[in-house]
Amino acid sequence: MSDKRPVVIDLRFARESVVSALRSAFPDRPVIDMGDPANADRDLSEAEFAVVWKPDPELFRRATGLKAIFSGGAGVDHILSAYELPDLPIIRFVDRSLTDRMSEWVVWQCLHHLRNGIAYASQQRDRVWHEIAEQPEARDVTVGVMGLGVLGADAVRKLKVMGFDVIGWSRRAKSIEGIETFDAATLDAFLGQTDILVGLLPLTGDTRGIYDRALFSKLRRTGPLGGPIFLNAGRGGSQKENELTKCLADGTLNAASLDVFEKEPLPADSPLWTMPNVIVTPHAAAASDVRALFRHVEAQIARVEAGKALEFVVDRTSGY
Ligand code: NDP
Ligand code: OXD
Repeated sequence: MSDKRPVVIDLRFARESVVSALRSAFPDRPVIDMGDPANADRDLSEAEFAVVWKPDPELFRRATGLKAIFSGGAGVDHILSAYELPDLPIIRFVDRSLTDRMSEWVVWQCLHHLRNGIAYASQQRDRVWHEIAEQPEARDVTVGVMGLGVLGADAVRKLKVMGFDVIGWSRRAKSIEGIETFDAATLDAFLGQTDILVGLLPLTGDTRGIYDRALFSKLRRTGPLGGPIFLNAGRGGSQKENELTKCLADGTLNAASLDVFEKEPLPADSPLWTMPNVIVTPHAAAASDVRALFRHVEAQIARVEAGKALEFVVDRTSGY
């Protein structure tokens, strides 16, 4: 019998992935899985750690003995904006698998737009054999990445390997080899050089609604892709969807690839579903691998037990 206090799990993920990962996770401590209806009324006051994704708001009132809260994903807006949270460390999920997946999505979408993917898919549906003569190379196209954190920093490197000209923007100045970087004060200069804009920002008070008509209007219009393209895999709350839709209709934006939306699932009546210049993926750019998540939580708990500081702790003031 373990003398360790329990970890409580409340993850609104595909149930089977949680059940399966729990079979081998946390071997040395009790687990209270809130996805199991048998635990609905369990006393949670003994729980020491919580691992959550969009949890039941009651959890934080019931689990009064927590030492730290682990987010089931890289983003923490799902708890920071929606709950009255106890004053405890909140730890983001940072993991190679999640980072690789996000960079795959970003590179995939940039290449898709570079190589006329939308036009060729449409031609195939109509059985049209026609080579589009104007085919720029990656080096002719500047990809501007907003957010140079764990995900953005990896994406810019991989885009660079593919040959794109890559620039990046973040709140504080950054130095990344081979990449021109911009900070909060130089946003307009960054936008004016950007052909494909990639959103990898967290959702905070400062980034809510940042992708609006005014911002899209500042992107470079003279690039080789016939107009600016917008990719967003950060958070939907950062895009003003009404303005985004109008910009896609009137040519302010040439095309978009969107993984995140103001409201998820994207409502069936959203025009974005059927716009010919829009690619929709269902918040699937970089899903958390639950086994990797539990390994990350175990590693952080081991640090606490060894008297070391937790890593990837959220700054509650800046909101990420
Ligand atoms: P990080 O916290 O590592 O990085 C955030 C980056 O955004 C930093 O570079 C930060 O700047 C920058 N930033 C934050 N606020 C501002 C601001 N106001 N102005 C300019 N730059 C700002 O986060 P990650 O890279 O790990 O993740 C980014 C986001 O991606 C997550 O918060 C989540 O919302 C989203 N995500 C989406 C997934 C999906 O499947 N679609 C999967 C995983 C994550 P600075 O460096 O100066 O601090
Ligand atoms: C995350 C996400 O934040 O999947 O990890 O959106």
